[in-house]
Amino acid sequence: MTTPENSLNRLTAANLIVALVALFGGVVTGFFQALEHSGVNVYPSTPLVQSYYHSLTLHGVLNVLVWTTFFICGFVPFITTRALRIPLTSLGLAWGTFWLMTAGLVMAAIPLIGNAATVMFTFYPPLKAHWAFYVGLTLVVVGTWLVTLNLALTWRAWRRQNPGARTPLPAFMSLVTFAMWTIASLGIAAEMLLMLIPWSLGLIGGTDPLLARVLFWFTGHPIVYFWLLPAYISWYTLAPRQAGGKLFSDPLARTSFILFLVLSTPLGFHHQYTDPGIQVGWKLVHAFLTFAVFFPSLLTFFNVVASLESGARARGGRGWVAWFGKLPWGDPSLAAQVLAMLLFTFGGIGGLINASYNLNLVVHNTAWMVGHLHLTVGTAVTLTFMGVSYWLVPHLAGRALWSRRLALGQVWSWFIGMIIFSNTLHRLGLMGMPRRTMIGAASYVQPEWKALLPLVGIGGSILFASSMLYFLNLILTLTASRAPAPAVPEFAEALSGADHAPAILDRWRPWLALAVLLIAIAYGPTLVRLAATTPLDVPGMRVW
Ligand code: HAS
Ligand code: CU
Repeated sequence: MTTPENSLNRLTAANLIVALVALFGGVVTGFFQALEHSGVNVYPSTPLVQSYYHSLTLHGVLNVLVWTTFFICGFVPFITTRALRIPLTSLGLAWGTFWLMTAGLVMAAIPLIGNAATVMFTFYPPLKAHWAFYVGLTLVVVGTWLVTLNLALTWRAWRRQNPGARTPLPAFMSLVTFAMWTIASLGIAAEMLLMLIPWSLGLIGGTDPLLARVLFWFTGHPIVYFWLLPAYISWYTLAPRQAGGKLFSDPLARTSFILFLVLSTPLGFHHQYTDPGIQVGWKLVHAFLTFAVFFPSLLTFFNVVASLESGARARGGRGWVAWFGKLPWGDPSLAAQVLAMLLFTFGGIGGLINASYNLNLVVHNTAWMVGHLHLTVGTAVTLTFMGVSYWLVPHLAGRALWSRRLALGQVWSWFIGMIIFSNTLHRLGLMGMPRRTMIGAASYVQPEWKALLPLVGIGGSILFASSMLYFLNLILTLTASRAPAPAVPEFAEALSGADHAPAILDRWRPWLALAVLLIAIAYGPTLVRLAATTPLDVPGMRVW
């Protein structure tokens, strides 16, 4: 019999399948790139992947745009309905959304795989891709808005049945994530609809790289929190319980998410410090706002560590630091998340360096950035999602995880591989090695880079092996596992509960209004000036 619950399970599974297929393509191309940096050029013998830059575009798009987005669109509605204890308002809408996003993905994938959209995941003009690439990605974004709509309708239905009650924390966090993203994605939507799509179709003659970059980073910075916040949802609402403890503070957790809602978007210029044509005063404003959005992650650090500590102490942990060893390290789902947190601490420190204008001039466009993004989206997010899938996939499949030991090996090898890989790239960046460059073909490779480059290959190979263990375990779970799936982890209780949270934290309008106001201040003058004065006359290029 189809109940709403198993219909939602099928929807979650469908999203996860697309996500995992994308991740597979992403890790294979990533492996090729790591080999290239260490002197092994595989591209002459890979018929599907025609060049280093083709590979890099596939890697970026599949990992940061497709794997993340589809995983999130499966995981977050699952969490929301579990927390609210009601079904999604419209399963029809949800399936329509899934098929729209998948159709968009297929549309974008055809030119992408066919080497007609080798423009990196940032698709900066004047690089010009096939129009189907832009239209397809736009459909995926529109799909995410429909997820927002469905979550909002579901919450309204819950609110009608529960007037006056506090929104359960996991649902509150889910809604904030999608509300933030929906505002933030307006930049990329404008770039696509007003610039890239008409231009690639030949309806307008030229483009404007600076205006396009401003619109891109309007979305491109907050998109990193669209990836991160679902991982935070797991760290706050599931990991404390998985560790045998309680969430330290529910009100503090809500405060952190409200700060993300308000502060995530108005700071994209920290990706454009070196772009001419943006007044330096506005860059300074965006720098300060970047330091401000650092704060909710510090709140998260404090709250999550205190929560894990409560679990470890309940399990007999002692001392200031030694309790850490008493976490249930045998649980691959929790181990994945805690190791992801540890590396994210360094990703966060690197982020502060990136955000500091004068230090940014040293690291911008170098391999340092590649090190940074692999600690953040490549570990904090990806390793956490892997940890989540170690209970979510068994639940959806109705079969226990094939091997916990294999999963633990996978999690630790990701951690070790990433330490080698990311540390090396940070160091290479400080030595001036550029990112997004086929290093093996560069004429300016320095002797000190040569000494480190093999480590990129070694770290990358460990990461590749780790991801193969991950896929192997999931495939064997689906095909060979016979034991029934254990129960889904319950949400953590809070030491300091929702009723301690000020009521204003459960209201939407003031925070949404504040978010829009800050965006208008931070972006308004620059966007209006650029849009009013653009001649839109730069011709497109195909450099590959
Ligand atoms: Fe970033 C570039 C600044 C976070 C992703 N970033 C990128 C790019 C990507 C990316 C993909 O200001 C490259 C884009 C491109 O292609 O050009 N980033 C920041 C800052 C933060 C930050 C200030 N980034 C992220 C996250 C990402 C991500 C999250 C993905 C998910 N980033 C920048 C800047 C650039 C940039 C510039 C542009 C540079 C340039 O020149 O191009 C902050 O949000 C970071 C805050 C994080 C923390 C850490 C908190 C730690 C926690 C873990 C708790 C630990 C535990 C375990 C519990 C403050 C919550 C410990 C246990 C114990 C016992 C201690
Ligand atoms: Cu950013």
